[in-house]
Amino acid sequence: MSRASSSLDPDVIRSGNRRALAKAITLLESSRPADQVTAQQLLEAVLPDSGHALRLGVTGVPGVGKSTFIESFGLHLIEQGHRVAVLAVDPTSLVTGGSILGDKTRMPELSRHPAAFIRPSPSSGILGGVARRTREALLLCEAAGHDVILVETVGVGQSETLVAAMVDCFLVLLLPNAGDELQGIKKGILEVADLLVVNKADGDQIPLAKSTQQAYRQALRLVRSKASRGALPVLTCSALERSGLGTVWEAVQAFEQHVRDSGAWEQQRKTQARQWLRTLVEEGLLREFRSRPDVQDRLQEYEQAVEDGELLPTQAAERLLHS
Ligand SMILES: Nc1nc2c(ncn2[C@@H]2O[C@H](COP(=O)(O)OP(=O)(O)O)[C@@H](O)[C@H]2O)c(=O)[nH]1
Ligand SMILES: [Mg+2]
Repeated sequence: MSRASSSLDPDVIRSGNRRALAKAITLLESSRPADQVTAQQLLEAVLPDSGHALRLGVTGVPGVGKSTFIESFGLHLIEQGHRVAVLAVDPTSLVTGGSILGDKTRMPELSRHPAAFIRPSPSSGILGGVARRTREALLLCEAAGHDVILVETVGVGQSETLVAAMVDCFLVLLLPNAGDELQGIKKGILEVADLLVVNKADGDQIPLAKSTQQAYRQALRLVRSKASRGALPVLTCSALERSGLGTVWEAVQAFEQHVRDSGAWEQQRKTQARQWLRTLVEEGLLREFRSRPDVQDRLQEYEQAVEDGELLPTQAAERLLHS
């Protein structure tokens, strides 16, 4: 029996017990098949209790202040009576073995607060696997009564796309940055962003933050926002001094209202669920394919043949797939 299975009563999760929630997520992240079975049973049991939270993605380049923002914003939300959960998707932690661990120390007040639950990024597996486990952890957090889920992602790699596929609203933090206004914002990000926030609008950076905000607003007039979602708001805040956070929350709520009224909210959740299913099927097929003994034997040989021009990639693929 695994250590964690003692508190895997779905009712204990539903009661909001944070230790039980943490243990359940540990089971989800376990690579032991027995743990996986227990975790999936638990997920199934609490699935009807999930889905009621606002799922908010937070991204931005390293150093922009995501962790600081989540600490301040999370506390702001708790003051408004919410229960907050923080999850992270960090592909770099796969390499470094958990760089985001430092985040709990970046969120000292929030991590101690009884109304908050913070979970660092899983630091093993592949990015797709990390995203899957984060998505499942998100459902568990919802079942445990957390009604705002913040998902932090580092602004590198494909993590944004993966996180965009699991949140309702995606917030992109930006640095005050004159001159080269749109630098640092990848085109792909604008496609998934629902809200832009220039952070570090404090001290002598306030004028720069304001002009950055104007520059983005100006530039974004030319960028078509997602049709159902109206204009892409650009705000400023200081995560450090905890200013502007009320405005950010109001914008998130206005966004939610707008998207709900248009019917796109439920539609997006449905699309995400369908995409998730497809991703799981694709991952499963790939895993199965790679574990086939004949594939393991011949893949290298075929790759060599393709490199040497002896075989067309199409032919090699055909043979591997249909042998
Ligand atoms: N002046 C100022 N510094 C900030 C603000 N938010 C974060 N920082 C600082 O920026 C650095 C990076 O913050 P962190 O939250 O770790 O960024 P992350 O890498 O995006 O998670 C830290 O030294 C923070 O203290 C802010 O609103 N104003
Ligand atoms: Mg961080």
